[in-house]
Amino acid sequence: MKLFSFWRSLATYRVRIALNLKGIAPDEVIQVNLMKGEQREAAYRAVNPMMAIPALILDDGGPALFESLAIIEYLDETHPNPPLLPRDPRGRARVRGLSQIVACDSHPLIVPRVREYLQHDFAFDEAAVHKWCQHWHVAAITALETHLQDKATGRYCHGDTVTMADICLASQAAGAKYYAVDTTPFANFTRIVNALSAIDAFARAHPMQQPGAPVNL
Ligand SMILES: N[C@@H](CCC(=O)N[C@@H](CS)C(=O)NCC(=O)O)C(=O)O
Repeated sequence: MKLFSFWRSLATYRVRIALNLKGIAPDEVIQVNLMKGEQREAAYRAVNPMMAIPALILDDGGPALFESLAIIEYLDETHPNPPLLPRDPRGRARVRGLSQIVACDSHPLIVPRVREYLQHDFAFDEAAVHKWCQHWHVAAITALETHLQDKATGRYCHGDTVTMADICLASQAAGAKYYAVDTTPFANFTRIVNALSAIDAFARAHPMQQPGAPVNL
């Protein structure tokens, strides 16, 4: 198994957490330096035409799996313990919905290709890009916090066991740190993120623990 990764990538952080929770260690972790634009090089484009990480090549060597949520659900289906989705359809819909707020509504607005497009084609300076990213983080965390007030929330996003929604929540929190978003007003969000950070599978997968990460942001 080969994982295409980079310390700063929030989508790859999600997959790293899932791999750790399932007790799977990839044979190889291939670094794709997003800050140098390596995701756009021909060799990587052949792996993932979207020019984004993560991508996961399985032992059969077939085409890479792509998109973090699809990869996490694949891992959950092939390694059912511990389960990352609840058994009941309604619970699964809630966990997928929370996950998609992060991975589909919020995260795509702050990725390098969007930030670079704003800078190069719309003359955003660094401060404007920073403000843009903060805005979309706060919008998502506000929505998440409201959902987390539901009685379905427990120690974690959905009940008392870790689900895919928690994986996504952790990635949202790591991204919020990149842009100095104050998450303290969001009590449920902060409480759950703190609980998750104490879990080894989350701590080991954290961006700041990966090769190439700076000591401080
Ligand atoms: N929806 C995708 C997002 C993938 C994505 O955009 N990854 C970022 C890093 S977190 C990336 O590689 N971006 C490259 C770019 O924007 O140029 C997923 O969840 O896997």
